[in-house]
Amino acid sequence: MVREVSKITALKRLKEKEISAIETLPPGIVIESYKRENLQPGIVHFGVGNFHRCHQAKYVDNLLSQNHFQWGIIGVSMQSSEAKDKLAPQDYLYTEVTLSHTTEIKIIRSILDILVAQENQSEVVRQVSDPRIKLVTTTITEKGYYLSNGQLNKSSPQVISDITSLSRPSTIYGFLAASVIQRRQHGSGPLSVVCCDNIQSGGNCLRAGVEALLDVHDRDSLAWSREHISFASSMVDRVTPVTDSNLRQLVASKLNLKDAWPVSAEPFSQWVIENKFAAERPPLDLVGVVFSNDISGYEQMKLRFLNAGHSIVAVLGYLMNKEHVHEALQQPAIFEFLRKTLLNVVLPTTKIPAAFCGEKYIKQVLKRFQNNALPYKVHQVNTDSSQKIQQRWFPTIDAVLEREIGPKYMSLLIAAWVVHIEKAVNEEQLNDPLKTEFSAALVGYSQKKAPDTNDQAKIYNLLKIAGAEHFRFFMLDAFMESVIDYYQKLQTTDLNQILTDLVTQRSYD
Ligand code: CS2
Repeated sequence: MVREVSKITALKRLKEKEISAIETLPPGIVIESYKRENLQPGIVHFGVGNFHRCHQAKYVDNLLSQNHFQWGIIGVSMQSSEAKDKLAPQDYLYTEVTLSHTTEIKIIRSILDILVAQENQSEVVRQVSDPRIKLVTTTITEKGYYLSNGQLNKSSPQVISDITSLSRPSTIYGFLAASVIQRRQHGSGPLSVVCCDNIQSGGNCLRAGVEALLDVHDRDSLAWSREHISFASSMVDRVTPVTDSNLRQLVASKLNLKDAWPVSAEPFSQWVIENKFAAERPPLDLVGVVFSNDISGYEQMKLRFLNAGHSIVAVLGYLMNKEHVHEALQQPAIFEFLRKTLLNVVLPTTKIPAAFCGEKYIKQVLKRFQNNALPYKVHQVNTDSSQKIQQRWFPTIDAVLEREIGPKYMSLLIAAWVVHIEKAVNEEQLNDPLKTEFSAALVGYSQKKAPDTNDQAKIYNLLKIAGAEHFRFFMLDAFMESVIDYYQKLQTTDLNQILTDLVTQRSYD
């Protein structure tokens, strides 16, 4: 690994001194050898959080090191200026730390600039319309898609604002639609869009939203878009916690540098992209990305094992007052419940790509969750759970009921999620876009009298808020009765006991 001597001036040295040369970094710190002045922007990425910085930005950093200099990244933060404020003073360089039984440190340099969408909408549209930009990628989290039952929620105020006017876009769809119009007007050529969020068929969601807006605002651009803009889904995977002071200290001590926003992640990393590119395709296959014509199996596998598993551990762990995923899994009952759910409930009902072995994938997921060098807060997983369980759990429940496999595991899970919402509201820890709706619903019920009717109505109501009414299980009395039974049991019996009883039974129904 060759070290670039001149250009890195921005990571500030601890004790205030600037570094003028990368050779001041201690040995063992990886930095790719390309010169930043050779880079050009080729990608605009929406959502410059920790996940992007540990995942796509790292793949691109590796690509740049192979002399594909035209793929530098312009980041866009949708709302907050935090990423720009922290990274601009260090030229958008940052430290990536891979944590497991060993520690690996790399300086990533693929992000060239960051814009804040709500501060300067027209600059974002101008960037996406730049002819050098060939690819747009997104990690804006589930709630950034404004979906209801997998469809664009046209009654959300942000979507309404974009339907009314694109002069100051509000949603990802608004920014993309305005950019499509401008690209067409300026002759900027085709563009590929790739969704990198944990959403099934995310590419289709993006296309539907952008086309809905173009249909309202500019029909000619809609026709042009159908020929010149592609929308692909992708499966992205790398567990990446929120940065904490321990990580900052670790980086400071290893590098003798101050990095305002380092990021840590596990060794595992995966990116499978649907092979749909209207514009030039970045040769990411050179750095480990898989291009696939059929992405749905990859998406299902990731969402229904890894993400669903994370949410299972996080809800149960929260109810047992565990702070981190790996600590929750140290409870034998949680571990066994998770293992059996993935193996006996999710595996038989999930489409996985032919080259994969479900059992091996499950083993690997369990091992990754147990990585105690990378503490991942259950609170981080439980954040926005109303948006996540629609993707992660609900389709499995419907599939389970069709195949008559183990609904008890899933009904206990749903009951536990309801208890988790109540506990989080009471403890003022709920972080969810539907927090107001959940809180209002719970106030109503605590004032009513008869406990049984109360519980039933409350459970139905909370699940409806989380979008369950669009799934079959919500209409099936037997399943919902089992949810209510478990909910009531959870009021009187220790969760650990309930889980233990269930996992020691031999059947799964
Ligand atoms: C996690 C994901 O916080 C969560 O909800 O399930 O962010 C998960 O860590 C990533 O999808 C891993 O690729």
